[in-house]
Amino acid sequence: MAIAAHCRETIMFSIFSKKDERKERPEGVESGSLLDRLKQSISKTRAQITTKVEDLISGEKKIDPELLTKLENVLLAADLGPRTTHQILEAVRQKLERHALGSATDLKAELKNQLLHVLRTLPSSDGTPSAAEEPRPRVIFVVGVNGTGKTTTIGKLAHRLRQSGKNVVLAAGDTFRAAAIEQLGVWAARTGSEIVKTKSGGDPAAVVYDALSSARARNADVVIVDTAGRLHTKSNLMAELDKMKRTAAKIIPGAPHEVLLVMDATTGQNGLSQAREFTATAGVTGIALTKLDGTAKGGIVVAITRELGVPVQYVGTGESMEDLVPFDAEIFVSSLFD
Ligand SMILES: Nc1nc2c(ncn2[C@@H]2O[C@H](COP(=O)(O)OP(=O)(O)O)[C@@H](O)[C@H]2O)c(=O)[nH]1
Ligand SMILES: [Mg+2]
Repeated sequence: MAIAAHCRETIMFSIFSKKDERKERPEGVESGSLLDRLKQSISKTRAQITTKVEDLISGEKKIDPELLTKLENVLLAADLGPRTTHQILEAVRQKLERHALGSATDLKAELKNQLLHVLRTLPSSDGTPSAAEEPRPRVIFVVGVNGTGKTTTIGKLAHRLRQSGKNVVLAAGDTFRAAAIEQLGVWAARTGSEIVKTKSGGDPAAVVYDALSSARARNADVVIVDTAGRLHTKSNLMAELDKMKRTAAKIIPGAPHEVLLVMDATTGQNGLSQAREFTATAGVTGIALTKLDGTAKGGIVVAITRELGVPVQYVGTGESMEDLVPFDAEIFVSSLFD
């Protein structure tokens, strides 16, 4: 079999031995700093929405319909998307007619309600299933366009899992560029994860085969599979992803258990149309939204939830290992306005 031949070429090394060297974070410290990191990362978006809404109504105690056009521009600029913006404006308009909105505080409260309403339509989850239902190993495919932050997000995710004592195998399924394999290798070493890889140009499905076989043999907890940055228009790349998924299912029934789509928040509505293609063809189960720290368009979180019907599970808040935060709708919205 072709796959078996590839198996022999595949280089594997384990650094499970580093397991005990990692630093344990004292309990309670993480969640506080997680909140701070989420708040910090959406500070530009907060400036875009809240500060501008306050500016709009500063001095005026009354909100009039002319203000709605300005409000519309503010919301669109934050990348909430046309549908959500329209819905919010409609709700505000109706409340104005009923004289139910008197002040800036009322308006902010209404915005908050509307955003939460959209975000709550999907379960917000960090993707961690309860112990009882957890498949072993749990297989996570990470997909998305080049440069969105797939490999970095895998590193951060591996770090989180290692922090909670999980054994992690990383599969270097982006065999297109040698640099991508090396980059994943650096993250494996940094996090104390095993890496399974092949030479550049090798068959990504063979890497999946080896990684899952190795993970099963070692009774590892999680396998995270990196994939080549594919454009949704490249059907051969989509076919390759399909083959990787089929290979995974042959070794671990039900795998991949998750397909995490990585999206770059700075690409805004443009990224959204790419993501739509992915969700249609790749069976995406969750979104990791990266580079939230670099944009005032954090409203894209709401647009993603609404347009794709897939939950945002994580947000990337910077380039370091710690900069991945499980998304929480309540915290997100209250950080935007409070
Ligand atoms: N500021 C910031 N940069 C990020 C984040 N996630 C990834 N990056 C950077 O984005 C660039 C591309 O990341 P990479 O993981 O190589 O993308 P890939 O091609 O999808 O695998 C790198 O320079 C990363 O450091 C994030 O959440 N915030
Ligand atoms: Mg990469």
